[in-house]
Amino acid sequence: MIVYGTGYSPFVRKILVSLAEKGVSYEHVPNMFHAPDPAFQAASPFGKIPAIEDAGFTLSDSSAILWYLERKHPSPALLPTDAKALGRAVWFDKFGDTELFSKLVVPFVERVLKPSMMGRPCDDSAVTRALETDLPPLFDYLESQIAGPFLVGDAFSIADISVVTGFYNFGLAECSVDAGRWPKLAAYVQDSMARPSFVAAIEARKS
Ligand SMILES: N[C@@H](CCC(=O)N[C@@H](CS)C(=O)NCC(=O)O)C(=O)O
Repeated sequence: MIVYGTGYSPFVRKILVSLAEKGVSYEHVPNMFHAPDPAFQAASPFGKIPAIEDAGFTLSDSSAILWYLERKHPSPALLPTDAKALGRAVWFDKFGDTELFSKLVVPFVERVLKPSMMGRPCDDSAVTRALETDLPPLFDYLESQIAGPFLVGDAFSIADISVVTGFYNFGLAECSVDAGRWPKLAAYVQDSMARPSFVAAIEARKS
């Protein structure tokens, strides 16, 4: 299997973590989005990352790929079978990809991407708004949902992958969860990122 997309992307990281959890080997092509590589473009109709090619089968979108991997490599399961748990896992996948990602990525875009890759200055007011206004209600919500090592049920799942992935980029922007204000969230993020699968995915971003 070929995985397209730089490991800096939180969405690509979802796939790399899942593959590591499942022990599936893959070839990583760490391209940027909209890369003019015909093989990548064939796998990603709108040029977004991640995308995969698996023995001629192509697919883009991190959630679609996670579901594909789950059916193809069911063990260990990253999707619960219980109806309520499955619903909550899908909810957290969406929440991680949308509400949380859009705010969590702001410091990374402003402090890392813009100055180093886009030749544009950091907008400090955007970072302040994210940290002081937009993220606290999302962190409050997550703090209220954490009752153990995993967000859903008693096993690591797609919910944990999708919620935690963006916190790595948050850290690259020299931001962290205030453990005094959100102790459960801070510990949960730290413990999740210490899993071998996250460590492997973070190593892959250096390739
Ligand atoms: N819903 C998609 C989002 C993927 C996405 O937006 N990736 C970004 C990079 S982190 C991208 O390719 N952006 C380029 C664009 O939006 O055109 C997924 O889950 O894979």
